[in-house]
Amino acid sequence: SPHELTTPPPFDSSGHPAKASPKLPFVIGVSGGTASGKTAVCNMISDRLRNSQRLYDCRVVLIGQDSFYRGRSSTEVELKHAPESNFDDPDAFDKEKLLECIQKLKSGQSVQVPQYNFKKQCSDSYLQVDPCDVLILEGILILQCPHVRGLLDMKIFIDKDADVRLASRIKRDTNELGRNVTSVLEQYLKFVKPAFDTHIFPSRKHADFIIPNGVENHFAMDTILQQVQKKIGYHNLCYTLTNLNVIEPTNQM
Ligand code: UZR
Ligand code: MG
Repeated sequence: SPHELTTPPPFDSSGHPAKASPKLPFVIGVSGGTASGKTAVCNMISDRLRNSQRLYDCRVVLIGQDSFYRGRSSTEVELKHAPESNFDDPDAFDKEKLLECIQKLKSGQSVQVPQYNFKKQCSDSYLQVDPCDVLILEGILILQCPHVRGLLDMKIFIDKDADVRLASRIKRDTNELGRNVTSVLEQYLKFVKPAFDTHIFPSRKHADFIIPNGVENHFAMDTILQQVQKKIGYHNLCYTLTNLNVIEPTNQM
């Protein structure tokens, strides 16, 4: 794969140790319906890679599609009677900005990722994200856009029964966002379920792995981890040896 051909040369053309080349990430997309446990799966992959004995100093970055919500304008939020926005539609996201961020990180550049505020329903700050070994992108519609899919090296979809997801969604929105059960159910029936049926579930067929039950599925998590380690292991090892000057310059032999 092109990813395995990106090992930096250990020495520059005049025989001096090369500066550390930008890290080029292996990109994983994680999708699934609302409250399917995407974040938990991403955190587990990320923790296990960071602590991996087989990888040296593995830098993992996690970016949520939520960061690219266009959000509601402040006037929309202030107007009490403004119609509820559809946050489950592909158009709710700034797709161009998401693509730009992935492309930049894939070419070893730092990016400014917007921070979406769920209470204010708009982005209110930026976070700088620097080059990494593994980039994990998470979101309900991350496998839905063909352009985004084209940038992913591994695609994961988490399968969880809709009633279990709805139960978790009610718990989360009432506990963390201060919403009431009636409004959560209204939103679910009006936007969340139709968008799942129209956009999210159909994107499942693009996945390399469909995991029933997310993190609870130990066999699936182990398999995915093994595959990621295999894919990035060689690249990571060469990069490490280069930076430690363990690789001898060929022009001095
Ligand atoms: P996950 N969402 C909000 O409820 N409010 C916002 O301001 C922005 C997003 C919801 C969105 C979607 N839907 O179902 C969910 N609605 O966040 C996606 N309605 O987040 O994948 O973590 O469930
Ligand atoms: Mg989430």
